[in-house]
Amino acid sequence: MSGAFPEGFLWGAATAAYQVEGSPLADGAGASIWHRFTHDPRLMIASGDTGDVACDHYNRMESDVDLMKRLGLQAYRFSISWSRVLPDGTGRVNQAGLDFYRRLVDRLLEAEIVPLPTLYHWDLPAALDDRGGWLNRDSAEWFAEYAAVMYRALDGKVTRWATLNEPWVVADGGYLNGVLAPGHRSIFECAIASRNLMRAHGRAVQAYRALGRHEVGVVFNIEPKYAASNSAEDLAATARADAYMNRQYADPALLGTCPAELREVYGEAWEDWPEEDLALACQPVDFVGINYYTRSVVRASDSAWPLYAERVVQEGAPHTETDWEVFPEAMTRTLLWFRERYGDIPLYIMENGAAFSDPANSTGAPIVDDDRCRYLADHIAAVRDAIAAGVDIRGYMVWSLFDNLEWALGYAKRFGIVHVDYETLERTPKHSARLYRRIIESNGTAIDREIA
Ligand code: PNW
Repeated sequence: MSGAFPEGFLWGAATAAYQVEGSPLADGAGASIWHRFTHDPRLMIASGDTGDVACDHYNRMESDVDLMKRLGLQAYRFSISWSRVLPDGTGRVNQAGLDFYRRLVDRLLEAEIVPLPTLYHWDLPAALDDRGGWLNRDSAEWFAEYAAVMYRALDGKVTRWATLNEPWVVADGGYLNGVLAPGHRSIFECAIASRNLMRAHGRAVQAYRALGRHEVGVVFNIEPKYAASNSAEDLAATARADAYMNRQYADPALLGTCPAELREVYGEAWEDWPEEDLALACQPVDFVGINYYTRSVVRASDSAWPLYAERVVQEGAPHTETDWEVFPEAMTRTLLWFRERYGDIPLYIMENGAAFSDPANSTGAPIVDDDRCRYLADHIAAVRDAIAAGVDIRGYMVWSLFDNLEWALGYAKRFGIVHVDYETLERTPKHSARLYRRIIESNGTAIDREIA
């Protein structure tokens, strides 16, 4: 372990609107595809959980910001619910919805916490899904219109905007595997939605250049793929998996190209992007957000359509409650790879964290989450290694501030450094929150005691 975090490195925590806010239809908000997904008996998530209450952050925002302050956070990454602000997705603005985010940002600034909003964390207005959602080429214009409303409303207060969170998850989970909203299963739709998402990102960056004076970027999930063997089959399968998850969106946005392997992955569903779509997706950005959780080891598989690649479970290795292997070195590798491939762009870790079941908690008792403490310390050390190797990393946001609705997995999987009692909605900082405060106060050096 070597090096240190640069002065001014930004330490924070992240959430997303549908996962924490609750009150999805309050004060004139329109429904989102997530509201529809969790309430439609033909779709809905297995547990029957919904975002109707979630962490009730919508009603507890002020005291939640006070809690962030007590935890020592320097930044708060959150997302904006598009259909709170534009109930129909375009057109009429719902002032009450907009006001919620204005109040949140004002409260954060008063507390000297940097607001880091993301415009799209998966909750498309249902009214736009009725018009084809991300399958409609007009979605790029819809998104730019919404983005411009937000840029204007928070001008001078927000200095760093993210357009999309994890377009890969949106397209793969929402349009290919059907496990996330809107719950479709079509490889043709996955290809179309992927392209429109990146066109929308490009239009939102253009809209920012026309209106804003600060920074705009995009957030990608990266899960490095390790080949299970050096056989030609496994190496090719690993390249397909890597292209599909890690390069499918970053290449168009940052290089203006599409990975060659995608033609093979999508087969007859593949269409070369016209030059104008590549040009639109590839707008200069001021930063890239990286979400890192795990790696995967990949081997070829004749049955695993459409990638013909499958994950090899690493028996005996530590895993989180979401069955993700704990493998911090891969985070350093990811960050080095990213700079190598895409150049020296300022990076923020916009998500990193782990679901572990908390030991039984009687009211008031401390919540000892040693597994999460270890995970965070080891991964923050991995970020430090990447910085020591010269990667320009500006900040780290832990996922998540709160236990929250883990999408299709419901409330059972807890990622928070703050425990949420879903009966009383009481918040209780876990040991990891206390550790994280020491890490922040020491600008990272407190991890040395943990990783020794
Ligand atoms: C991220 N994968 O999702 C999301 O941005 C969060 O909203 C979510 O709660 C968090 O990770 C924890 O799951 C991902 O399968 C979901 O590679 C799945 C993957 C990656 C990211």
